Amino acid sequence: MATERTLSIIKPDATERNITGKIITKLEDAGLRVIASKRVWWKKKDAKEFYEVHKERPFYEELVAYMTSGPIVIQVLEGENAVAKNREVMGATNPVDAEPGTIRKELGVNIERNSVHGSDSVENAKKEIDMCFSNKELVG
Ligand code: 3AN
Repeated sequence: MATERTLSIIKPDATERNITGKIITKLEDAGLRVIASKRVWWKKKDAKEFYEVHKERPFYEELVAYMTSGPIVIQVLEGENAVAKNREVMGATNPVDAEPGTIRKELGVNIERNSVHGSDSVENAKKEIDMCFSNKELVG
């Protein structure tokens, strides 16, 4: 199995409810290691750039508004099959469809306010990490 890196974001619904620790515990318990982390409040421009791939989707503007509505915690996670493992721990996009024990099932509010983002491929993980962190911020 390959050691990979993936980008994780703890979204505004979770920072607002003070549950970032609960989420990080679930990620760490799954064998993922936080090798970079920062709490930021995105401007519209940051969210638009990050979600550029979704710009044709009907929920894009709403998603940008939501992701700029409060602070977020951006992290790089490292571990065996980190991209797939993070997605597994996160659960399905819509919390009602997520497996029991996943972050979104236990903590997500709805399909938009679903507490976490995780890169969906190794290729996108690299792009997202480069977008959010400089090399010297990846401290292990
Ligand atoms: P995932 O985060 O599970 O990879 P994507 O990439 O399809 O899901 O969607 C990106 C983000 O857009 C989701 N995390 C969620 O916050 C939001 N989103 C997805 N589908 C909807 C929808 N139908 N209505 C509102 N927001 C949505």
